[in-house]
Formats: sequence, structure tokens, C-alpha cells
Amino acid sequence: QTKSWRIVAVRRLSEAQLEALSEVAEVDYFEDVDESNRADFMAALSRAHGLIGGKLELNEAMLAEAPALQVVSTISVGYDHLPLKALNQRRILLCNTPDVLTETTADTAFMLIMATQRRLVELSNLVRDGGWRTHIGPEYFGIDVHGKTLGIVGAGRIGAAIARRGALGFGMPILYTAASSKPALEQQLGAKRRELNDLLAEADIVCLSVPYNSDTHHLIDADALARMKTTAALINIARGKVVDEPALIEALHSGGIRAAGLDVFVEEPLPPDSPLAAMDNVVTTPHIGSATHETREAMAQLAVDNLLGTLIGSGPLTAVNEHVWRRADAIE
Ligand code: 8YV
Repeated sequence: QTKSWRIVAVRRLSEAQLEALSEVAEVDYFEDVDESNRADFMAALSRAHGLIGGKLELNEAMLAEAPALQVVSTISVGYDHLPLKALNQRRILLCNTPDVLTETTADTAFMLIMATQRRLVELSNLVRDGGWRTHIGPEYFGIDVHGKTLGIVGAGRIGAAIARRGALGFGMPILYTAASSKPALEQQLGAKRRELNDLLAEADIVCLSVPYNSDTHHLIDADALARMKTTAALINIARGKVVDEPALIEALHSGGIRAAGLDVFVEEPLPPDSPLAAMDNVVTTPHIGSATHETREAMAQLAVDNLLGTLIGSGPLTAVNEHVWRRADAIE
């Protein structure tokens, strides 16, 4: 029996998930897309009704070559890498994977907070490299986490989860920025809403958890960094381009701020010759905000459920642009 749906899948799907897709559709699976198989990928995309995967590369020119496409299901909460406007114009549904990665990404933020305040990587390297010869004096001391003021830039789902950890686990006063006030955070955690400039000036640890878009491009620029305390740390688990990276490097070099914990960068993978990779006061991780076995599995499963729900079920679970979408059979 020939299956009427065609799906292109890229990266991060388990065998069981690919099997579930194969039960209802012809599936073209690509472990990766690069120059060696781009033509095959485009040929598959030109016939596809659905596209699913992590780190999807899709631009307007590619969309023009995908006339049958009805749904794009990304295995990520962020969708700044996808052409939302063009998808909207074509009434192609875009689904993402919120909620299932919230707690893991908040854990990542806290890992970077702890590592940055207590100089975990630097001191672990000291032990590994045989540098622990005598008692540890003040030159190796860190800075407390508990009780410090935590500034959350972007108190959405992930920001709120970071705030909960800070307030409930570490007794941290919480400041946050958000488009509207968050009564739950204020009542449960005593969090206080601030304008960005005030938050930057008051916080001991500034944590970025905003989506990347034209409003948040270089939100943290040289001016913003200059407003921060010289003792403060900047944590970024959002997107590299929320920060003006050369300005950050300068601030870290000159003592404008004390330290940074970074999971995301303007260019990923981070070029090994980036100053950020070599600074003692910077902790870097390779964009692993959601990268645990449990969470990546849950993200992929939600993406599968979104795709199948859209093509054959009662609709997607978590769509970005549900308003532009009508079932294909209702369009013609
Ligand atoms: C993704 C992320 O794995 O969900 C997001 O937005 O940043 C990560 O969880 C990454 O974007 C690659 O797809």
C-alpha cells in the first residue's frame, strides 16, 4: 500500500520515533545535511508534506522548492533559525518544543551560575594539572551564590524556572524583566520586576533567557555591560546574538564585569581561537541547554506528536503560528 504522506526527518530522532513516522508516511531520514547530500535533501524536501528535526536549515529559497510542505516541526523551543514570515505567508504550520526542556535548561543555567561563581573549571584544571601544591588561598576563592541578587532577563518559562531555583534553593532575591508583570513569581518568590537598566545595575548575576529576535539583538551591548557591577557575572543560555560578543570580551578583559558563563555564541561551534575559549573568568559549554538523554528524547517525541497530529490527527500540540494554519483538506 502506498502511503500518501512524505516526511523529511533530520537528526535527533530515535529508531522508534522514525518507525512511528514510517507507519503513516514515506520517510527520508538524514543523519546530517551537508554539501555531500544537500542535493538529495532538496530532492526529498521538494516532495515533502512534513519536515522534522533538530537544527533545521530552511530559508525562503528552499521553501520555494517545497510546494507540498504543510508543517515544519523543529526539535527546539527556539525558532529564530527558521523563516517564520515566509512560513506564515505559505500557511505552513511551525511547531516547536516548549515546556519539555524548561527544567533541564534552567538546570544548565544554574550549572553555569555555580561554575562561574565558584570557578569550577579553573580549579578543576588546577587539580588536574598538578597545580594544587599547598593550601588554597584567597587567589582561588570564589564568590557566594546563595543570597546574591539574581537578575533574570526574560522571565518566560525558562526564566521562571531559573528564578524558582534561585529563590527557593539559594535564597536569592530575584529581579526580572518581562513585557508584563508575573504575579506568580512576585507572590511565590518575592520577585520584583525592573526595567532592564535597573536590573543590570542591581543584579550580582545577570541571566539571559529571552528568545532571539530583532528586539533582543545585542540587548546586552557595551552600554548594558557598563551598567553591570564590576563584580557581576553574565550567564547566557539564550542565543549568542543577544549579546554583542566583542563588547563582552572587552568587558571581561578590562574588568568591566567579573565573569561569564556561556552556553551559546554568535558562531557555533565556537571557533577554538575565540578569546572566550581561553579566558579563566569564562565558563563555556557547547550549547547543551537541553542536552540530556531524557529531555532530548521528550523534545523529539513532542516534535513527532506535533507532526503526526498535524498531518493525521486532531492538530498540533505546540504550534508557534496555529493562527495561520488550516487543515490542508479545508484549504482546497
Ligand atoms: C536546541 C535550543 O537543541 O531548543 C532550543 O531552542 O537552543 C536547543 O534546545 C538547539 O536550538 C538546536 O536545535
